[in-house]
Amino acid sequence: MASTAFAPSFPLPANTELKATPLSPAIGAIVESVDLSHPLSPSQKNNIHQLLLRHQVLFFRKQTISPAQQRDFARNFGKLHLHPIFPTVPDVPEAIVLDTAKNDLRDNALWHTDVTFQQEPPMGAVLTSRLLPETGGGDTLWASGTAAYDALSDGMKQRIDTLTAQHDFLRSFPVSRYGRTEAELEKWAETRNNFPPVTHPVVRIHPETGAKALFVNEGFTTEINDIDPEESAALLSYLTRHATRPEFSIRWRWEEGDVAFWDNRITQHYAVNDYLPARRIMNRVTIIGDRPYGPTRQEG
Ligand SMILES: O=C(O)CCC(=O)C(=O)O
Ligand SMILES: [Fe+2]
Repeated sequence: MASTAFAPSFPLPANTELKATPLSPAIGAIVESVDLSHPLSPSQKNNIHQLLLRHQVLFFRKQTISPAQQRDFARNFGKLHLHPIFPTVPDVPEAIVLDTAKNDLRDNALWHTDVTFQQEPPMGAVLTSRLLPETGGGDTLWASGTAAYDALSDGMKQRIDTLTAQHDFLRSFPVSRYGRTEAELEKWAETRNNFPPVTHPVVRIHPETGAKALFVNEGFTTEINDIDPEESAALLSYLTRHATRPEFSIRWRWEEGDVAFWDNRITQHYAVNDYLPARRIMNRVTIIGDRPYGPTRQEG
């Protein structure tokens, strides 16, 4: 596949003072020379924002940041999201705790874009590793929805450009796993009530770059609207498989001190579940996003 297929369709910053080493043409870069425990200068903030638009997921190494500093870093890029289900760090409600000793997190081992069951899914998220399995494993993969869209045939692009799809909380948060105690069940029922299935475009326009991205994910997308159910199932199966091909994705092997920051508007990710019963703990701070729209500006 020609690397030019992934050329960004927007201007790169003229003078990026932070060095970024790409991990692949489609997605991912390691950013050096920035200490995320300190407030960012306006130019660092702008650089990181531009690099995020270009590379879709950024990695910072050898950071020592507390959950509060992680929250403050994420706040540079927007208001923060409070997750309806996941437990949080005491005193830092914006930081969710993904701890395999406390929760059944097997649903993250499914390709998904975070929180697309809401009408305004997050713009992005910042993830830190707090405890890595001593067995190794526990990698995370990210895939680029823009690279996936670009690689579709013209006929397929035309077919899907105007379609919309349903996204449902229930698909990744079944009551069997998230309603096991009385308190959990109450939280789950309230969330179910607050978040009925929503509709999003199948092809999303990135609100900042204008790039088109495939915007269906196995984690939450249940069906394509207004077409025959069998056609919907076949098309969804093709599109979700295509979206996560190795050509459009990278796999990150976590080390202590790593921080990942992804653009949740045009990517999806997968947390590899290969280390249980070893324990793994991550913290995620999530940034609020806007309502997705498609090429004809149709909203869900
Ligand atoms: O644990 C991970 O590596 C990622 C989990 C996940 O899906 C998320 O933080 O949104
Ligand atoms: Fe996720």
